[in-house]
Amino acid sequence: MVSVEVLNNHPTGGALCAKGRAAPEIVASPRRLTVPLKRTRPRGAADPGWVEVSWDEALTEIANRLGAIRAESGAEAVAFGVTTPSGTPMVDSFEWVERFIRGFGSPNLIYSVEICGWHKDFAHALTFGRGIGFPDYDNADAIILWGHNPARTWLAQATRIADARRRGAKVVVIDPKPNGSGQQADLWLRIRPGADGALAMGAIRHLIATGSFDADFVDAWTNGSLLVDRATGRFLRADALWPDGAADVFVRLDASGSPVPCDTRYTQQSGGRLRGVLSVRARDGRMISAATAFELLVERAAPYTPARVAELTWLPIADIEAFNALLATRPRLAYHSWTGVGQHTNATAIERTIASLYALTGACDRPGGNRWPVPPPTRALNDYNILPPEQQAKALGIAELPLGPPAKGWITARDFSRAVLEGEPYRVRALVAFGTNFVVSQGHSERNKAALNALEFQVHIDMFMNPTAESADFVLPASTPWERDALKIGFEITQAAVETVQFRPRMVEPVGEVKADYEIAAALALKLGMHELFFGGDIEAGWNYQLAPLGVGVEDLRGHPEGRRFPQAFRDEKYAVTREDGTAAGFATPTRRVEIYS
Ligand SMILES: Nc1nc2c(c(=O)[nH]1)N[C@H]1C(S)=C(S)[C@@H](COP(=O)(O)OP(=O)(O)OC[C@H]3O[C@@H](n4cnc5c(=O)[nH]c(N)nc54)[C@H](O)[C@@H]3O)O[C@H]1N2
Ligand SMILES: Nc1nc2c(c(=O)[nH]1)N[C@H]1C(S)=C(S)[C@@H](COP(=O)(O)OP(=O)(O)OC[C@H]3O[C@@H](n4cnc5c(=O)[nH]c(N)nc54)[C@H](O)[C@@H]3O)O[C@H]1N2
Ligand SMILES: [Mo]
Repeated sequence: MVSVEVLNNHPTGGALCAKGRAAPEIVASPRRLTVPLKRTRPRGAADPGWVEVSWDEALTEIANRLGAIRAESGAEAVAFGVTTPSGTPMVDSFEWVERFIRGFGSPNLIYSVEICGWHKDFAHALTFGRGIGFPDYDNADAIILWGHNPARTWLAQATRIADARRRGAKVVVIDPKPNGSGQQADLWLRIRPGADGALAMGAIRHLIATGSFDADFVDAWTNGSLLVDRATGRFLRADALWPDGAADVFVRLDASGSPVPCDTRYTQQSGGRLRGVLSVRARDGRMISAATAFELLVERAAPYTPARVAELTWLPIADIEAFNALLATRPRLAYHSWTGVGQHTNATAIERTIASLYALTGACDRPGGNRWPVPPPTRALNDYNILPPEQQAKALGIAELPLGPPAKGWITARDFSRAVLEGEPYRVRALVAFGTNFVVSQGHSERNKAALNALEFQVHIDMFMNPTAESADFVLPASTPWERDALKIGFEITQAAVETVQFRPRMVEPVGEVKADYEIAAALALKLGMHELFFGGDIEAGWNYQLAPLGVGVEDLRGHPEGRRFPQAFRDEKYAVTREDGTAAGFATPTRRVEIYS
């Protein structure tokens, strides 16, 4: 292997990131782990006394230890870790690793989602029912990079943004630092770190004050028109007002300002009022002080004048006004937000604000906006419901974060360390990590290191030794992507990318005794009795299970190493589709609308 080159007609293969360019060095690095290692001296000893062991010895002992801890303390006493599939080749094995963890029975996977993409991939669904979608840079009039620097982290996207700018799209970069995307921006907003919510609130205020939001979209497809009971904060239901009113029907205002039932299962003919504050008499005689959700947004946004936003964000008023004015032109608006927003303690709230602003523009799921893909039908290997509900309920941190990552089996290093060191809410005794270096990549390194040292048993799987692996009892050598076959179902950045399925064959002989992470997960699974769940250890059978709904198998794809496309019936404004029973597709939220109020 001497170099890696781009594949120009591949949806994301036209640009190579640093890790791709360095592939030959990574594969041939003399520092690679090449054989399973076992510790022979106690943790904390200056020399761990690593000895080389066979795969069978390592896997047998690991499976026995994990099985014993599970029998004594429950599967939740074993935590797992995984490196990010966004920035590493773990993407080849991620679903297999999660299948193994869920089959084992543990709800505790240390995954960096809470400092990575939680806001855009999951919190965004609190507003829109789905993640952020793919920004349609190719057709956008305006592009906002909100705490995201694709020139450094997503070259395939950076190229498209540069092309868009060349044809006249306006690029706004919201970032405290100039280097990277800020230098190629039409408007660079050098925001105070963490103040993004204030900027978004100011823009919401401006769009409403100037009437330059998409009123038709907001009226028909957000929950802004629905009445909220101010005393309870809950949406008013028709059964509170009318004898024949249903409990799942909401209430809105008609053109004269009178409350009328609003069944959000159906598309509404608009013509009612979006704004309104009133007192209504309930059937039981009680007076209810109510306001539309949109009115509540108006009230909440009112303090965010340009002067106030300038104070909070440290931005010049002229920049804030330029930003507001651009949004007020109702551009086809595509945006992406990543770690600049996602790594703040208030990331979910900032994301809710940005999403509400985006809802006012009406640009979602339209050309030039953020569109939701229609993926080809395939099966996932990592269904969370492989894990029984009683185990799901034990995820560390779920009491404090019931809507957060623990609800999906992803825990923070903080909660892991607390469980190991303090036994709160129960003792975690072991850790098995597929990559990751959370001693360095997550907060409070010293405490996380202390937790690792306090474990009874630790296994780390990696291509290289790292500070998180140093305390392990076993360190197992992982292959690089070039040394293994891999199946990739869908790439992210366009509908065509999502429709691309690629089977990437092994290109070089594996170094030493390295194995793919998916092979290691499967081997451990078999030793722990998960024969059926792991297709008897036949990885290809697993891939064929994933592909079956497409009517192809691995063998078909082998002949097309550049990938094959499986075109889907794609349309925009999918929320507006009327189903056979007359109901509208809507949004996957409790009110079936975009939730500017939750
Ligand atoms: N080559 C390569 N590419 C990668 C990765 C890799 O390891 N190598 N990792 C992948 C992963 S896991 C991820 S999560 C992505 C990350 O992708 P990005 O989020 O694009 O990562 P950064 O380059 O750190 O850009 C974040 C920007 O946010 C800015 N910022 C910091 N604080 C704030 C703030 O308070 N507000 C705003 N508005 N901006 C702020 C920073 O100055 C920085 O320019 O990259 C992915 N791509
Ligand atoms: N200081 C700082 N902290 C950060 C970030 C930051 O930019 N700066 N970014 C945050 C974000 S967005 C993220 S996603 C996290 C990432 O956090 P981590 O997932 O901990 O990522 P890394 O620190 O790069 O460590 C990755 C480890 O996994 C190994 N590895 C890579 N590929 C594979 C593979 O295919 N298999 C196996 N078994 N191992 C592999 C690498 O060799 C390395 O030892 O960090 C977060 N924390
Ligand atoms: Mo990340």
